[in-house]
Amino acid sequence: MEEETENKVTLHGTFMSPYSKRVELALKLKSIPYLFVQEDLLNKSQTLLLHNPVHKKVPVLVHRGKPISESLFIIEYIDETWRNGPQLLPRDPYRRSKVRFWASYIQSHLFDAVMKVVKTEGEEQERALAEVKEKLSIIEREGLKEIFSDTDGKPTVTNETMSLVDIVMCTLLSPYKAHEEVLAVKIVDPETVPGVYGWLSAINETDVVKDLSPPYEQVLEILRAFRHMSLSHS
Ligand SMILES: N[C@@H](CCC(=O)N[C@@H](CS)C(=O)NCC(=O)O)C(=O)O
Repeated sequence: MEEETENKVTLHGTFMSPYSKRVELALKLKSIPYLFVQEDLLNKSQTLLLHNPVHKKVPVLVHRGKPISESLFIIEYIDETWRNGPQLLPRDPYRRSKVRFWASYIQSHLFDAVMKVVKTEGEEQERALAEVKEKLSIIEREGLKEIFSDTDGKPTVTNETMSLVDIVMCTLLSPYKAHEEVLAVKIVDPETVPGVYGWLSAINETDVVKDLSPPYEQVLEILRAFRHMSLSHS
């Protein structure tokens, strides 16, 4: 019982945050029981502010009473603390550096471009869409062979092999069909980026992603509301 309290894991997040979702995926992949605390970002809890005084953002993972923030660092912490279950980062230093490189590329370049497509319209949106397509073709051409070096660049993703970079890609673009429907644009074209298309399809086929994804209609609703709010504030 004492050990249970010591090992207690709490995640402060929000239902809609892709960053919180990354941590939930990592916890589920490792079969780690956790308590989810739903935060209201317009009225953040004292606990969240105390645990993440620098950024004041979700997600924050609290393990044995100690807080960790920033989704990518939390995932690394989880992987290093719970050695059982699937490895989220390869142990080999070179392969590990490649997984980190591409996770960081998706996080800092592709993520912003996709967000811009959702938040804009007209010519600005067209420019943002061209940027997304360029980044996706860089991943197609240069990324897949490094991320999936074991399978000659062919994406294979299962609950047992899902890695940090799969998690980051998943929380950005696994609902790309909903993006395409709401925005009436093609984002992931199987003709031009067949590998990326196959990668996302494989991610969406895993049990862990199916379990954590909200129903399609709800994703549409959330995206529409987010787009409406962003356009009316611009
Ligand atoms: N770099 C952070 C980003 C986290 C983030 O942007 N969280 C958003 C929710 S999706 C947040 O807490 N926003 C509240 C705020 O900015 O006040 C990570 O990877 O964890």
